[in-house]
Amino acid sequence: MRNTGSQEVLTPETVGPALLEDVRDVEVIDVHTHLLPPSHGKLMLWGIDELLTYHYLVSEYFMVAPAEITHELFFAKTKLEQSDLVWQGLFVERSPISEACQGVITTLQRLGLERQVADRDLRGIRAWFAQQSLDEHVENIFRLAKVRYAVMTNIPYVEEEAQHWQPEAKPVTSRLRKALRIDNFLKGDWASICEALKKEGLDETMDGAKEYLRKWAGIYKPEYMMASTPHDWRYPEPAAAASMKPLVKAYAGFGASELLEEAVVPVCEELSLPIALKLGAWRGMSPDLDPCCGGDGVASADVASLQALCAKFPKVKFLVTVLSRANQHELTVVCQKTRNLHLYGCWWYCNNPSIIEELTKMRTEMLGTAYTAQHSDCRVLEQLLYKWDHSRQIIGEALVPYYQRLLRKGWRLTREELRRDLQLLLGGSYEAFMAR
Ligand code: FIX
Ligand code: ZN
Repeated sequence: MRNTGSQEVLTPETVGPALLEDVRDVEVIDVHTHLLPPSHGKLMLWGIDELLTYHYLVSEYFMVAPAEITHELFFAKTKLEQSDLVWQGLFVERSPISEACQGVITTLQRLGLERQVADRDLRGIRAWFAQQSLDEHVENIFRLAKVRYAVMTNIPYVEEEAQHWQPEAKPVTSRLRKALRIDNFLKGDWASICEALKKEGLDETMDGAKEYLRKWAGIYKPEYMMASTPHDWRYPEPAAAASMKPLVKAYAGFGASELLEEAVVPVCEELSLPIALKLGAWRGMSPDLDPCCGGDGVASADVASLQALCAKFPKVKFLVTVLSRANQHELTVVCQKTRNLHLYGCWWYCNNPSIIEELTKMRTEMLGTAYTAQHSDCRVLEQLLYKWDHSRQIIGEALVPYYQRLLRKGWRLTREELRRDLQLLLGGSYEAFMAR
């Protein structure tokens, strides 16, 4: 960040332009992504064909695809063929005005490919990406996006991923930090946990499950453990009798609440690890789109369950984001009342300019700077460019009136203080919460 003019005292007239400039400049922390390092080979997604086959775009493509392009046919095609179809359907035959489409255009513009875009020259765009040297390209994207570091999602029970961590961990750029993903625990999926335990030679018991979490926390040294919960997640789980759990349990071992209370929480307490939760994804709502990760819908989550969990385990820190717009107000109130809970980002179906604007305003009004205004959820490296560019702009515009109002009341604000606030909202409050 530039250092000039930091003592400049802002006025209601100058604060707007200053804020919009500084929000573009501030170095952010991206607290949740699906990015992986170049050393993980094909798991690291980058380039135009990955950008065009991002699940947000494939889902959109099927709304306009010719009837003869069935899901089966599409997913049987090569990445290049899929990307050709999406380009033709969403960028050539109509204007790319949706948020995900605009994201591709912003990204290409930021990479200096305006001419190829104007000519709809997909071949030329591919040729540009083919010339990049990967390690340099990664660094270049982080620098251009002004992202200090991003947190990955590391799933230990996915063999393709695990092979990059053991017996020896591959090198990981300091731009990426780790997160231990444990959806099967929050889902109460004891069968899949047992499979993972078996592979590691651990006992298929609660102690074995704890050992598994300790082992992978030792390998990753993660920022936090994390999970997206099932859309109907409840804590505590409904009474066993009501849900016929005893019958199921005879086969299924432990339930979600038991796994949380007896394995996840104790290990997190022992290792001082926070738990990050993502609430409200309705997995497999449209299974036809599952091959590209686009099959999930949204459901209103039970925010009271989150509140109950935080209250029951005050020594554990929780991070949270919710997918449903309908949950946002209730969640903001819970965050204001709960010291061990930190709110982050506008997730997926909420990561649209109109919703980011609305959420930033509501959160600022109720939480001040004590939240993290955005995370990217990027799966493809270059998405860092558009997701952060777009969010910086919207968040900046949403904040201007609050500062103008403050200054009109005679509050004295320097440029340096303004930059401090922006830093808090885009990573500083997260780090402060984690360090507390
Ligand atoms: O659960 C998650 O981490 C979600 O973000 C993903 O499952 C989802 O596919 C996604 O990429 C949303 O942006
Ligand atoms: Zn995600």
